Amino acid sequence: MENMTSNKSVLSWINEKVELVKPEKIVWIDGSEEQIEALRAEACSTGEMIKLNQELLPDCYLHRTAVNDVARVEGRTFICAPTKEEAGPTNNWMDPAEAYEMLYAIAKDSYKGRTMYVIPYSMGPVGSKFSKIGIELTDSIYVVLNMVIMTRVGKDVLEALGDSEDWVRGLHCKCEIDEEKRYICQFPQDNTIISVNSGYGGNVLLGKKCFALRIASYQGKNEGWQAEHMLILGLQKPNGEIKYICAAFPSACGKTNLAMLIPPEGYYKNGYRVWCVGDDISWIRKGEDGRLYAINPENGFFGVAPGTNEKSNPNALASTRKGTIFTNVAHNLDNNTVWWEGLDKNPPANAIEWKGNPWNGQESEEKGAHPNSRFTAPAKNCPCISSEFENPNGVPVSAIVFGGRRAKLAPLVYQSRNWNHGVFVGSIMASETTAAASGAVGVVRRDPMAMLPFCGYNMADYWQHWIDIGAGLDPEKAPKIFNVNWFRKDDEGNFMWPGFGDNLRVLDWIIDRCEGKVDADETAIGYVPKAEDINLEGIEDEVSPEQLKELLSVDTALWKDEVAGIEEFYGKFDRLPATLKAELETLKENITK
Ligand code: GTP
Ligand code: SPV
Ligand code: MN
Repeated sequence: MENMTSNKSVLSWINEKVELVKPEKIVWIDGSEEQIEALRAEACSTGEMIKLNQELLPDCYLHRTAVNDVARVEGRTFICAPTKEEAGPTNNWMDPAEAYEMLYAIAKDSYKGRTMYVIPYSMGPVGSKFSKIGIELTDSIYVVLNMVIMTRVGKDVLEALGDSEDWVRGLHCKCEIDEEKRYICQFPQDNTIISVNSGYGGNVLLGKKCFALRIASYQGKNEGWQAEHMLILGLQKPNGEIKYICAAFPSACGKTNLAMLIPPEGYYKNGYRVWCVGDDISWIRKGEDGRLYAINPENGFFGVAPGTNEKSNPNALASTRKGTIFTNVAHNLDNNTVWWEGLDKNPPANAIEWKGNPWNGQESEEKGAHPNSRFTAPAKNCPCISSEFENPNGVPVSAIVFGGRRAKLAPLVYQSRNWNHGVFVGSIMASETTAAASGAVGVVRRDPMAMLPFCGYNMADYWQHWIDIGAGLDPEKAPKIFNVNWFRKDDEGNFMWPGFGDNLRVLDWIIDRCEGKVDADETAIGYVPKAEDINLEGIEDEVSPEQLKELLSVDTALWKDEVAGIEEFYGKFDRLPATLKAELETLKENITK
């Protein structure tokens, strides 16, 4: 096949990798419908994908990964910076020379008898000043078809690149899907990513976490912008004005759900709407008017399937009704569709579960879908996709929201006193772990800015970068910073807040705060709403005034324990910014007052 570019840096890098992995042939992905259709057919002929009911789910496919390959592997993810100090205490580090040697030994000859697909892709609208280009080499059609949905792929990307050397090199080799030899390595100084022995999501769709967060966070530090694990939504008020919010929650903590929520009935009637710009990643930079602007560098959603239903997230469900790839969900053989826990109350009786075994929907021990099963859906399918989705200049950010899963402690919502206090609030985030990464689920861990697994350099320097960004903003124009917790539980273990669409009630308060329209109570941790300012109309049965008070309460005894935990965490960082140390001292004083 003919080369699709004459860019020397691209061609010489590909040649090097061809020598290494020895493919039987090379296919350049041009993004054309014919090519995509041919690849789908090929994947179906080998069993790599299953074509679903084309009447009910046009252009939809099912894929099952290896049973040992169902989530990101944080323990096997490395930042290969020149020194360990540059990767920092929260990242796994490997010496770059040693890493290349080890990875090349694993990758050597691994494409023998196989095809190398060359995927030129753009993160962000092609040609936008926010956007960055990558090239991923892969031996997986599944990866190609996912990248085609998740990013902008094809010839125009190479045209936009021209003969520039500024692009991210990505090599993915499935190899034997051997867990013991699985490595996800980022080389931020080389703009390079190498991923071996996996075929799953965030491990192999290199544009996503590896590039758009780990490599991009490092680029952003050097170039004066930010790459964040944040959704972007536009909240339309009854007067038609739209305010944009970026929100960072750890994996499987509600970004996709919040990004496309449907307002509660009363709000909807009054004209409230939510428009989705992005559900996972934000690239943020200062605009000419001095405000921060955000784009979503992705082109699709790689969303958690379980729990997605007509009630919890109808917009996500609608997004998956065409052109979607489902990974590790149950296959309903009666009508050749898909099912997952929480889709409805009728599990299929004649099905194949995610591992590929027959399943009758009744065996409560066995699940139909893996808890981290996913859909890969084109963003343009989303009924509430924002009209600004393709805007090359991004959207102006009014509020930044941090949040996590905390059964106790964190109130429903609170606002930081100012930017630096907001950076502190983000830096002390903690959340219960989920199925999105391999390992124990439900353990509280520190996850600053929801970036613990995704920051491509020393977390202390990343915090300093946040502080520097704030210092460059007029406080009047800087986004206000908040923290939310949809996951507070009562003593019986029930969620105290209905969540999902009802989270709009909290977003509404947040925007009112940004506009100086509503008062708040100053507490030890920041500004908390006055109970009467959270509208409970329509959910009085679910949340009593006492419960709301409880949800908004700041328990100083619990916060004292928390401070001890923060101190211990901060103790890991030799380069902790003095500003954050001072904020911690203030919090300590506030809660012992
Ligand atoms: P990643 O794609 O892994 O980054 O996850 P995400 O942050 O986009 O999470 P997502 O919106 O997919 O939600 C993950 C899980 O949290 C799903 O099982 C949801 O049902 C659940 N969830 C989302 N929002 C809420 C909420 O407001 N309340 C409660 N109780 N659960 C929620
Ligand atoms: C996450 O885990 O935060 C995801 C899914 O968005 S993955 O792409 O696998 O990282
Ligand atoms: Mn994510």
